[in-house]
Amino acid sequence: AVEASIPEPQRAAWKNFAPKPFTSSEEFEKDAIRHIETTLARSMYNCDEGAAYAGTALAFRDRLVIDWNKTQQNQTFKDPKRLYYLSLEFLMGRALDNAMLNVGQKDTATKGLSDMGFRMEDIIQQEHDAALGNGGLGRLAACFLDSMASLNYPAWGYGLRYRYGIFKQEIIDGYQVEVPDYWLDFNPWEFPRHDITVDIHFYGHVNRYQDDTGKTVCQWEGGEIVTACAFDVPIPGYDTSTTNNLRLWGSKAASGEFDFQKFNSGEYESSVADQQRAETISAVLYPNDNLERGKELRLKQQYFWCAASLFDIVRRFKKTKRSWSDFPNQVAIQLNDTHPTLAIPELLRILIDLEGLEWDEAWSIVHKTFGYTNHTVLPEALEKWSVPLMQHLLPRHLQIIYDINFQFLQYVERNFPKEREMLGRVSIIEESQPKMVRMAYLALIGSHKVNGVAELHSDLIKTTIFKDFVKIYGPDKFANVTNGITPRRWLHQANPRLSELIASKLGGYDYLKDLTLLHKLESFVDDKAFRKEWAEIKYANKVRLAKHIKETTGHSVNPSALFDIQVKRIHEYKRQQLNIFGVIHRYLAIKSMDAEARKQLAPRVSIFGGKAAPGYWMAKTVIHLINKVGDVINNDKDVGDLLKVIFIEDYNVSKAEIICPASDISEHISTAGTEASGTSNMKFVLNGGLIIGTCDGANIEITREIGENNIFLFGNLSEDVEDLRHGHVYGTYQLDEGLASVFDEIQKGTFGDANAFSALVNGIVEHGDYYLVSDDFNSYCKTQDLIDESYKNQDEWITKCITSVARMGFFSSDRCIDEYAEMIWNIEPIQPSKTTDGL
Ligand code: T68
Repeated sequence: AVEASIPEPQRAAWKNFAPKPFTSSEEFEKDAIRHIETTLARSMYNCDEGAAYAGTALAFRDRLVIDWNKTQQNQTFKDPKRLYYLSLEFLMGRALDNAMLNVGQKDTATKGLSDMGFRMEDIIQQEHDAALGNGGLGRLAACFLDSMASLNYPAWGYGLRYRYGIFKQEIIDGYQVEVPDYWLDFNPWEFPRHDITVDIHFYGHVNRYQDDTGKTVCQWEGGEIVTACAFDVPIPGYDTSTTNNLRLWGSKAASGEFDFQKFNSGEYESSVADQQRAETISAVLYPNDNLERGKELRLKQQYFWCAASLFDIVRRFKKTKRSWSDFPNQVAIQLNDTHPTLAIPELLRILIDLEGLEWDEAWSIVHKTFGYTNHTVLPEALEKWSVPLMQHLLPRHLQIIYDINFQFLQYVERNFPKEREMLGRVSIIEESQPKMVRMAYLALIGSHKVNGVAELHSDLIKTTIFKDFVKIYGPDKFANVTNGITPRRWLHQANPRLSELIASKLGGYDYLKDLTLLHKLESFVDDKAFRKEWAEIKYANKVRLAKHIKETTGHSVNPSALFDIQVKRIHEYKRQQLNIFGVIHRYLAIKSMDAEARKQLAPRVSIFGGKAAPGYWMAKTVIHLINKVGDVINNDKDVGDLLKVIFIEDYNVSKAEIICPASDISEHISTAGTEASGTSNMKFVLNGGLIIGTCDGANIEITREIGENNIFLFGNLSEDVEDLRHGHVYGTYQLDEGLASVFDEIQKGTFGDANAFSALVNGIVEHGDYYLVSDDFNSYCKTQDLIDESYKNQDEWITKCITSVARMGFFSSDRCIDEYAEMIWNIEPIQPSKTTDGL
């Protein structure tokens, strides 16, 4: 069935000479050195760690590609239903360590590298993070890819190949400064597919006419054309040869578009400018998380990527010569948030305008194909696009959206004749000035299932943003799939010693494939030697982080102190401000103590990390405050080791791998009802840290799993948030006393110019304290005191940690993927082929 395939008699050579797994470290060395000498044209006199990394990556890549080809052959041959995961973000981090682990030959390579004069840890660190994402949403997509491959699901990711990922963060004089992240200098993990291109149209107009049979047909004639080129990234599964594909689209000027006329007539600059305009589409990742700003280029990115992906999916489907009604039996498409929602009108356009299907048939196919995952209820994060912009850029899609809306509203009108006021509320078109397309409604209406990412969140979407839709469609359209993380990266890779200790007790590494096996750890909770080693590993991980802190900030921190960590995007709803106000409160307490009282205190290191969106001033102010508070406290002789405040620059995936194993306490303290799930909470607990958190997102399910004695919960509940906000009337309500003393200190200028922080303080004192910082402050501080007390009893503390890890099995992303596969995608794993040609 494969075109251009080698005839049977000549296949022997292919079977004999395809690269095979390394059987010794020498074989690895031979390949790595060959790559260094021939692919890179370097030698032993000119081989730095960068070159050694490249040689190692290329040697592993050779192995990976064989499995990858086989997997794709096998999937083409068996042609099962496939899942396509559409995500504008894939926050992959580094690939080499993961490739070595999943292929299962890291030890071989470690030995080989050592023979060649290098240390594996140093080599791994040479790799640039693939940072094509903002935060949780993008990292979730990366964990899902790992799980889909590990569980042998036939699944592809589709994304954009940004030339610049999320910016690098530098801290200069306490302020965040953004530096572009050009990451493609050397990327051995992507394969440009020069033969796989799609021409994508924008702008233009719609021709409407009657065909021979009298049927009205629409044809969109686009104006600008930009070419999408495929770049493929292999995604190896753990302990299986299944290697799935992540296809990223890069943009370039359409081949016919480069204007040689202009070029030759001396308009060189403008001909190059056209080229660059096309390349701009995939140039940069938008750096906002949980905020939508409605920029035209962002809409162009979304359509470019959706249209290219759907063309590719449809092309693959059409090769099998099935009838269109079979499409939903062969294809499931998951929308990672509303960013890919244009895929819905685009598939309708393909089916109706290009393939000639009737509306009803096309709609039924589309509706069965798509599933939509919601990641937020924050109003400022819900995507809306202005109708005039959509009309200009995608005139045919806007018509289709109006048609969808018309059908939908008719349905609502028929079924709820007494509730006409509902029509305006649920309409895809918001009747504002200008009119807006509500993408979440479009995604919901065009999908057969909508899911939230943790139980509370999935409940909240049904009672808030999608309330009317529950009435319209019934509750079965809505589901919950609580997020998870891959234990391969977030336990084994990030914390190899803990992983090894666990394996020694559980009799091997099977738990990395079935995380629920961790429960067996509970029977070792009183095992003295085990506990001792557990504590030693945590200490060693803290030493490793302390070393990183020393190298990057110059500060020395005591690894015996309690490490209290909050790392995530900086956002008012995540409340880093609550944390830093708590730190100031602690500082004031220390200052007021006598020497005797100070001796009783558990030393603490408060560690922060995270990026603020470049235009988000309040978030940038929080970063500034943290750094200024650090400057004062870290240099106060009265305080010494009792309290240190550290801001880790440029928090990213590879730093998270060092940070997560090193916490005693981590903070997940969003205003109740605002954090859809959170996933770093899971990473920290899985690595033997305890957490302080609100009753929000997945914290609630973590509590249910590990037991409420093993978590430090505080603060108001989500059901009370609304009422509390209403009570915040300036002049009539009382600011928390402790917080007031913190604000006094800021206003005195203790942390530098108080004006710099006035917006932050006024947001709470005068402007309604939307995130309930004052309401939760006392409860937060008291809970921190409780943590101090608990930490003094190390025996109990370690018991809590071990028990928690043992009960974290639920939070594997493997469990998520099995749930999606069964409940939403209706796909089955396919076993990898054992033959060399993958058939
Ligand atoms: C996060 N969302 C949720 N959004 O905040 C978090 N948004 O609770 C959840 O655990 C995680 O998704 C996974 O479900 C985000 O990270 C974004 O990054 C984002 C990016 C662009 C536009 C809007």
